[in-house]
Amino acid sequence: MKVAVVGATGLVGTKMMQVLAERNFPVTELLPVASEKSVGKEVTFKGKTYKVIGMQDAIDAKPNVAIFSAGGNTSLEWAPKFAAAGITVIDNSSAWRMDATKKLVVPEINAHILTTEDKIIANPNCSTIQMVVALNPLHSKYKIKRLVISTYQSVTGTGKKAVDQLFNERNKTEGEKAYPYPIDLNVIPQIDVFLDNGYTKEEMKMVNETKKILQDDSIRVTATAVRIPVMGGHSESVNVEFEKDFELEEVKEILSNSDGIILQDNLKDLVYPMPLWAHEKDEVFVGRLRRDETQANTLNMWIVSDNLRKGAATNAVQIAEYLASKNML
Ligand code: 2RA
Repeated sequence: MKVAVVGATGLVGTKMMQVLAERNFPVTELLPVASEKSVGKEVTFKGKTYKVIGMQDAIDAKPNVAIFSAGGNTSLEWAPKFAAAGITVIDNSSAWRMDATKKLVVPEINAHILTTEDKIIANPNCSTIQMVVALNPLHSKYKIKRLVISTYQSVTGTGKKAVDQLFNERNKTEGEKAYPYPIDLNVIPQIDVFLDNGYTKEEMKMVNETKKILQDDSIRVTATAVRIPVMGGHSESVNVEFEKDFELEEVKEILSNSDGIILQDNLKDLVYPMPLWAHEKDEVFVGRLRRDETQANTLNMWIVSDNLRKGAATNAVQIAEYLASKNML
């Protein structure tokens, strides 16, 4: 399978290639692709060095699939050109996620909705992916009415510049800033830009994408997204009100038996999900499960996952694996 990775020099692009190699995706030819300024740079894949090529050269090489992580504007301009050439695009930007003609896919939940007609497939936002993986099996059983979410998001979600800012601050060296404030020894209650309603784009992604993936517009969702000086993954405190009542033991059993989820909930031994443990793992880790004692049918959850893996690269590669398994590439 010829695979193009668009945005191959970025944090997510690099992770895409790592995940493709680790999961043994049947890559016969890798095409690392990036903007003009990165053309000619070298990347490594399975121990071999590859030169980065430009967009049009990638289209001309006719890959079976192109996994994009190069920002919304690049996707808006180039994904349709790849698609018009018959190349399936799996896009990690926000460009197509809420487009009613595009599918927003988390394989554990809704890969089955994909058909050969889907030439541009949207990968959801990292903070949404890990949450819906944990929520979907419970939604099927108890039906979610309302979600109140607070996130604690890794600097890796912003990209290389933010990781550099954190370590420059820690090492007291000068450098470019990704955030308007210091991130080391700080917490920034702003992810992405503010919208007219006072929420950030990141918060509204969680609201809108959750409803689309779970195919349920009646779910009420409210979120506060926060950046913290952490590397290994995003964490989320989620308060979930269900229509039906639940038994905590049954919730644990459902989560333990669901694809892509690892239950880490053993208070006696101080076991609960943390970015330190989720780092470089593909699963979503769930713990601190407890009843909200102030309201009926309501559960508190703590959800952690490696945002560059399940939140981005792994989810995209799993979509490609699904398509390959159905001979749809
Ligand atoms: C973040 N949601 O963590 C972004 C990455 N897609 O900022």
